[in-house]
Amino acid sequence: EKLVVAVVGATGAVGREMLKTLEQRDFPAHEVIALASARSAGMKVPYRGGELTVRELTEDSFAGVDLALFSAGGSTSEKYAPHAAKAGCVVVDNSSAWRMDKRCPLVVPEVNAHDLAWHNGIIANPNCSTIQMVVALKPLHDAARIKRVVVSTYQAVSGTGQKAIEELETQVRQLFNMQQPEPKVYPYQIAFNALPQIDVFMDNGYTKEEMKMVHETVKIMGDPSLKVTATAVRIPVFYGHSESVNIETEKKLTPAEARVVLTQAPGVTVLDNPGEKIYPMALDAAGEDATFVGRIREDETIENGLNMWIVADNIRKGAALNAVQIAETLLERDLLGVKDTTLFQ
Ligand code: A2P
Ligand code: 11C
Repeated sequence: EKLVVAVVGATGAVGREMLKTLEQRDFPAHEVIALASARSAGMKVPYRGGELTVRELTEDSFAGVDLALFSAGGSTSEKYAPHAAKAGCVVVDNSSAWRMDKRCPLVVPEVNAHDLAWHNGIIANPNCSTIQMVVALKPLHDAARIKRVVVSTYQAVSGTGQKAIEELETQVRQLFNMQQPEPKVYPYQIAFNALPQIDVFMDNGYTKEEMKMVHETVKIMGDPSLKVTATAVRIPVFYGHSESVNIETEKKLTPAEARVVLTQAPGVTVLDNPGEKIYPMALDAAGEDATFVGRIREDETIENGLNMWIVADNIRKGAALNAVQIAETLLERDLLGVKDTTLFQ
């Protein structure tokens, strides 16, 4: 069978990484189609030593396509993913459009690959900050049952997209030339700053990014009793989200025990040797596949608590790699195909 794969948003920060990841992991695609907005039609994007010519995304883009990886923003996914599913094309969607929809599994393969079995044509890829956190927390939850999570994030500008990467570069250059930067993508200067706002504010005073971490974590872990509270902060780093994570568990887990559990966990690399100044850092995580965990230590203010520092490449494990891993799992488990093509109409 000749597998045809589409990448929607192929000119974007995540879309380009999706193409690179398909190539690096030798994904068995017979043909790959690059789709983006009309603005980019005719543009070339690199793939397997050659180039793909970008085509305009339309409602008819999915005829004969088996699998589509979407990363072109929420409104594009909302509009076009149903057209793909209707054409019998399975969608792995990186936007927030379908994540909390009851018809769509929200999947991190290391955590809940089993949820792929009930997919209906649209599978959601979680938010980058959520993905790296659950990769590290699932094995600890299995070992000691996590009751509550308190997380603060330190997020890279690449999470916002290509324009934000350029904005940080431009602002740094302007400041070295004694020019006052003019914020465009972010509400304030991002260079040499830290912004305690990611995405818009909700009625409860939290940002949308913070509430995504709350709701998505519960859905992926499949445990409605899990309590999560989050503060999400944008920092002037290009690639790699970092997270300070505090957990309270039902069973006691010592830092040494947690290190053993995490060392054996899929997708996790423990980097934790304070004596040698070994801990995860965004610069080292950039370009890597693993979720790195370090600074594992006891929370001495409660009976059963741990603190840790979790870092991953937000564009790779946080987006493109996780989406490709979902696609690989669909193939392995023979789950490609849409049973009911009318469900999302
Ligand atoms: P384009 O480059 O043609 O605008 P990023 O997150 O890095 O900003 O990338 C967003 C991606 O989503 C780009 O590939 C962009 O294509 C694509 N995109 C945005 N809006 C649309 C749309 N309405 N239809 C198709 N692709 C879109
Ligand atoms: C960020 N986490 O770093 C965001 C980007 O829901 O997929 C991804 C938003 C999302 O800005």
